[in-house]
Amino acid sequence: MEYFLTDEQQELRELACRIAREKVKPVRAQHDREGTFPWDMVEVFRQAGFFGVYIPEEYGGTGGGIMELVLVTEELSRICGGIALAVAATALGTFPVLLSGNDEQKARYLPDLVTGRKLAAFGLTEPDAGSDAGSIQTRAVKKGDRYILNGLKHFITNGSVAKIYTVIASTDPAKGTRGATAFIVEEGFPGFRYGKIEDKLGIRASRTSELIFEDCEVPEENRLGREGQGFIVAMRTLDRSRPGVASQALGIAQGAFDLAAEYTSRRIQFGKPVASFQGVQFMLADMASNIEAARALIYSTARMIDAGVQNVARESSMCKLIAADTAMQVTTDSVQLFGGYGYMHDYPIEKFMRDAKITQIYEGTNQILRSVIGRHILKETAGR
Ligand code: COS
Repeated sequence: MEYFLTDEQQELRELACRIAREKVKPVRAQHDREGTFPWDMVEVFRQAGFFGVYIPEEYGGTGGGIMELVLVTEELSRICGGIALAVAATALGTFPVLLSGNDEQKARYLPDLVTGRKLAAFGLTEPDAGSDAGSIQTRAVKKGDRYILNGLKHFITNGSVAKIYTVIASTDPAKGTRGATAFIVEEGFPGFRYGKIEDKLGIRASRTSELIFEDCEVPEENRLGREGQGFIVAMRTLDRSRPGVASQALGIAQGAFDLAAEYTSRRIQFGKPVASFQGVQFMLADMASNIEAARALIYSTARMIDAGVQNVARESSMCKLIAADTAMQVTTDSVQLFGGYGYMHDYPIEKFMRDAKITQIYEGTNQILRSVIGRHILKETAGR
């Protein structure tokens, strides 16, 4: 497909592709096996400028948008969906500052995020508030010129490796979603510490941990937006980050497909390459078609957001829904095409299947995304 990328976008894609092959590929198996955070690759990504591709030039970024973030995430995920998250999860944690931060907050926090000198993370999920993001229990109580935070966030991507956290807490539980407020919390704030580090099925090169707030003191100037706007901050953030997760899923699917197409072309059974059998060709054709459909949807949505369209909840939900389901299907079929070899850790293909699964779960399960899309359909139908 021809997506008419600009010269700069094409160069960025080629750079990400080259770095993924030359730098990420040699270390992905070890980080996956040992569950270690890829600081070595973070340094490479810093030098390549990947942390600033979606940040306006006035804050030191290269002035691109969601499209640039999508291109980088896709290419890195073709090689390792876990390592790619160092960039993508930092973007998730940075969006609230970009979207709702005041000038002083942007000037204070964005320069370090642009360069990747500091990583960021987004703290919304809690043990009893996953899909039901409105039921968060973490409390923030105003005391003088500070807020005192108490509560627990869990399953936080980049948790304990990030230095800057955008955290959603409730300042008025009686008001439900209208009582949530967003804050910027820095590593080292009194009363903030890390809890359990998760041992995961996939994306093992990405860190996932708990954030614990025990009378954590957050200065008032670190409140993002007004009190009560936190849920909207979170929803607007997810609207912009879901195409990024979708591109992670897309990259994982493409990476698995590349391996499966290559393997079935050279694997000889019954005297010929297994790709010459129609049953295998049909599988490859479905995989390639679904990948291209997901890519077209993601790029279109990214361009909509970059053009300034505000209400993108429906489209960004569609992106992640289609790309994540495609990634799961394509990676499972790829393992199947590798046969017994596909099941072994010696071959890279099983890792793609493990990495794909999370994309159907985080940043909104695919069931929640169907609900979001369904609600929009009902609203549109009622408005006709
Ligand atoms: N943009 C702007 N505003 C939005 C919005 C969006 N995308 N989605 C909802 N809102 C607003 C609504 O308009 C409503 O505003 P009012 O109070 O003024 O009416 C408010 O937010 C509450 O919305 P709603 O009633 O739809 O909230 P629900 O509690 O029903 O929850 C879902 C909505 C399910 C969509 C939300 O909880 C969600 O996205 N859950 C998944 C969370 C998730 O992705 N978790 C992963 C963790 S982050 S890695």
